[in-house]
Amino acid sequence: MKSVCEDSGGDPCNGCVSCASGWTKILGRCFYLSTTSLNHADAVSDCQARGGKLFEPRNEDINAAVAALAPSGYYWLGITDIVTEGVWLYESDGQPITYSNWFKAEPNNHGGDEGCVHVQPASTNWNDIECYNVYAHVCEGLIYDNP
Ligand SMILES: [Ca+2]
Ligand SMILES: [Ca+2]
Repeated sequence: MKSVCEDSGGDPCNGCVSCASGWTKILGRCFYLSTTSLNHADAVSDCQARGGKLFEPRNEDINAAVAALAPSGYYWLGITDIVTEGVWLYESDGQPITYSNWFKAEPNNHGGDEGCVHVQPASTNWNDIECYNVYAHVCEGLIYDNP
């Protein structure tokens, strides 16, 4: 069974992405909400093993839509400032983030070691937090509709 959405053919791909069982199609891409809680590094590995990557919200629409998929708990995002404190990068390509939705007074690097980002329950807001904490995570597929 495929673990990520797949292009059923055609180029360009118009509305042809279908999502595997357990994945939900949101705004043309497939997303998977984990049923287990893992630390950040293990969440990255889990998404890779599923053929995707940890969710990297790149605009308000997708940030909000995926938050609705996970209404009741924290989940990891694929964004860190581990390389340089205060410089938040997408994990998949190492580029600076171009969109953020920090909770008020965040990111605060509380305690000096908050290098990862999670979304707060019943919220679309982000908080920086120590990477060793364990939360659910959202993986995103690597293929888009209408690329
Ligand atoms: Ca930090
Ligand atoms: Ca924080």
